[in-house]
Amino acid sequence: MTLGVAVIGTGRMGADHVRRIDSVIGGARVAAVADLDADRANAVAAGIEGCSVHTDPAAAMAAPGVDAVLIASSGPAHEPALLEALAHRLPVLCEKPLTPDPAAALRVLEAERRLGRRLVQVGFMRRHDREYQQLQLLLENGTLGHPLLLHCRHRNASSPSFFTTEMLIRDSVVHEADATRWLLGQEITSVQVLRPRPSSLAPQGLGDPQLVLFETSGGAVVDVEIFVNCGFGYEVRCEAVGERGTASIGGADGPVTRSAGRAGRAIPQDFTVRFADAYDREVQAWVDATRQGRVTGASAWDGYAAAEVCEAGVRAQRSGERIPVQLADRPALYA
Ligand code: ISE
Repeated sequence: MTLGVAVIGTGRMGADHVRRIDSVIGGARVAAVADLDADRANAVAAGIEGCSVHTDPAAAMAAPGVDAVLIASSGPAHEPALLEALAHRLPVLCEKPLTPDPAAALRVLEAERRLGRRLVQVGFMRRHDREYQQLQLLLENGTLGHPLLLHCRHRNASSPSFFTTEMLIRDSVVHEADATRWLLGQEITSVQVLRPRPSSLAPQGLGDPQLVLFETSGGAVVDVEIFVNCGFGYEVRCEAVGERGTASIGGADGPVTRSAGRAGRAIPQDFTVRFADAYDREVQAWVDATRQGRVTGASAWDGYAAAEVCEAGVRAQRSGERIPVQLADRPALYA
């Protein structure tokens, strides 16, 4: 059967996923879309046969032909959409963050636990990026020896007008929180944030850039430069340092052009370009697993754990202190 997907949220990411399901991947179709902005939803659904358009996420999930849900609305809108999808027992791919705060994430975990089976996958796309997967393997198979350090750089050309200092952690560094747990197979135990003088080119009042430090349960230390107004493009890099060697990913890719006395490579301007392949692989894997009644990828527990790390990160931002991360007991469903 072809999986009928309701896409909730038709902003930049939602529209990109609608395009992906409609014309890039196989095995699924966009059966419904929902967005508070009806014009935007109509524009995204235009030309997609049999796709109904809604302003209410619940109506989209209840529409004919819907078998699964992809949530791509803003973070604060995720919890009600997730609870609605779970109430309908619909499999969900939820864009990161699962929820911006851990209390909401725990409510989602509880709803899933009550159903007694996993239905939620969180869209941490780094887990589907080929280079990240190669790095994870090098760490897992011992090629690099015992991991000691990760050096991460996460740069955006510019931040949207609604971006806040807190969002540097909850919306951006949440990726490195998940990538650290997944790459090292360890929990993050504390967070510290160092704040250099803000860039004068960042919007007024935004504390950008910042240096975020994680300590992990296995004794590794991770530094993350988050800089969401670097100006020149979108850049995500990671270097792992182990006892036996190092490996780095996210360097320049693509053809070198020599022209007008200069040589260089183009830098992607945003995540939809830098991680296009990872998103394709992520959504295809979700569709394939869902059609077989399986759930793979990052779980709601992983989304919750990342939210706890971010909560500590925001407290660390405000206090300048090293804040411990405390996780709830892990329900057996996520063992
Ligand atoms: C955005 O929401 C993303 O998820 C991007 O991957 C990240 O680079 C950006 O900072 C976030 O705002």
